[in-house]
Amino acid sequence: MVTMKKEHKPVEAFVALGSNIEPRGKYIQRALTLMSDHPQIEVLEVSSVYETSPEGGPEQGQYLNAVAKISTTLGAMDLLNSLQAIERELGRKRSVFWGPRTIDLDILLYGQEIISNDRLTVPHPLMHERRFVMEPLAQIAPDAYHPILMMSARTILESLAEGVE
Ligand code: PH2
Ligand code: MG
Ligand code: MG
Repeated sequence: MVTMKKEHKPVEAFVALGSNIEPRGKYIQRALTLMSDHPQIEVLEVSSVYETSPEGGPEQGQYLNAVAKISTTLGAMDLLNSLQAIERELGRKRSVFWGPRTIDLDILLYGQEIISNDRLTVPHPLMHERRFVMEPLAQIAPDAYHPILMMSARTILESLAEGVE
């Protein structure tokens, strides 16, 4: 079935990328390429790729994590659908909650919108607790604003640095 997607005016959004199944770096790069290839997604900036220890879930391998700044004319739910299609294309299987994955693409921020439904919560409900998200986000967009916490990425990262690990 071909579905026409509604064109919205461009919205700036941030997407977190994570992979802990080899070839991890290839999965991250391939996901970025597939996002760029989408006619309604423009990848504006990509952070460094960070190697991080797994947080939560079963015992599993080290992650590679990064954050991309995008501009999109997709609505938030269509962006979610498109990111999930990329996850499937890259062999993502949803079996173990928080388990190992070829690629995870999470919407962190979608403009300044606050979204909460059965499929999507934006801002991402755990982003502010996760150094593996906040460090790459603050690297490329220290002024990115969390519309619920009313704090910038830089300030959130600083508050994480003060906390006990
Ligand atoms: N993603 C999770 C759970 N734990 N840990 C790290 N280091 N990086 C992740 O991307 C990650 C995680 C669930 O999405
Ligand atoms: Mg995730
Ligand atoms: Mg996810």
